[in-house]
Amino acid sequence: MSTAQALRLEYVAASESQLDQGQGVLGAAAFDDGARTLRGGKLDFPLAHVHTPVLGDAREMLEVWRAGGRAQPGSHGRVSYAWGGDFLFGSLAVHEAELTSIAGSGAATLLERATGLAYREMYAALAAAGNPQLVRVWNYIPDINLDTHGLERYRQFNKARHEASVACGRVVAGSVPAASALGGAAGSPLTMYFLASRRTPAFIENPRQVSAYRYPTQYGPRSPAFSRATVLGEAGEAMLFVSGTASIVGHRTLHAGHPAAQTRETLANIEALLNEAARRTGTGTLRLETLAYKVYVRDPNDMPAIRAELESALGAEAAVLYLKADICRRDLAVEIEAVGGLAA
Ligand code: 3EB
Repeated sequence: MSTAQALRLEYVAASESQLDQGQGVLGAAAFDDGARTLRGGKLDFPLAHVHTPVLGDAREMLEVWRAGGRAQPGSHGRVSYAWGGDFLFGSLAVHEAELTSIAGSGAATLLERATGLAYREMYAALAAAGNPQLVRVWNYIPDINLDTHGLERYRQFNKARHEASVACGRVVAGSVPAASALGGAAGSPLTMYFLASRRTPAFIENPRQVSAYRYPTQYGPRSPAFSRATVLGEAGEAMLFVSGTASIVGHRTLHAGHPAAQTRETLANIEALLNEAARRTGTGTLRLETLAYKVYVRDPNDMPAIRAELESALGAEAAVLYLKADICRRDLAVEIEAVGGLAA
């Protein structure tokens, strides 16, 4: 049985997709600048709508996850989800404008309340769906670098993620999912999607980096609760989920102001993770050029330099989706996430 290999990932232009056929689609994310071409009405799977412009030929791109056989859709609270084989895909969004602010110092900000609500809803949906293990979470946070109430919004998000997780009896270090946390357009909702599995993943850290959940408090009052990577399945059929990875060594940003050097350092971090995952799980080391990538670029003017580095490391044929998004440290120009070992 090769259940872990039953998951497939495709990046496809919305205009060329045939999602209405629904063939084994577990869930999808649509990336665009707000001008939506996809019609959600007939879809029978969860769709996350992420407000990050696509850098490339297509205006709207889809990240489509497929599992073997027909997926079983469901919902719980704000979460839409689907089960397919051993996998659950879920998505949800929370508009801060729906929430009313509570006056007074020490009260939670709107983003903190939205984050707390989103995480409680995700955990409640997982519990209601039979408690699969959280493997991978994507977080898109509007105005991620904006300071309000004396704290950058990314740091507010970390604080609320931590507090909601503890309140729901979840750990915030060690056995935590792989994740990405990027900016979304101002005024867009806090948007999340996630993958969970009946199997427990291995949680991988990067020997070149301090674990994010052990970052010192100079990066905010609560550390980000994510693993550098997770691995599902055993030798020969393992699947690797690489978290959003940046030009950070130890806990410090390297190469501020140099997008090409940041890209090279980020690829060195991903390569170190591939080696560490192989060492930890006893699988063969995945080759960098066989993974599927999402590359988040803060300033589109840096695209040529960043793309040149990626093409020289991965070749021109690698699956790479470029998106314009703010990144959770102001000195980071680029962040890269990846998935490896997917079914062909
Ligand atoms: C970093 O290494 C870059 O807060 O969930 C990457 C992946 C980053 C996930 C998160 C943040 C997160 O710290 C930022």
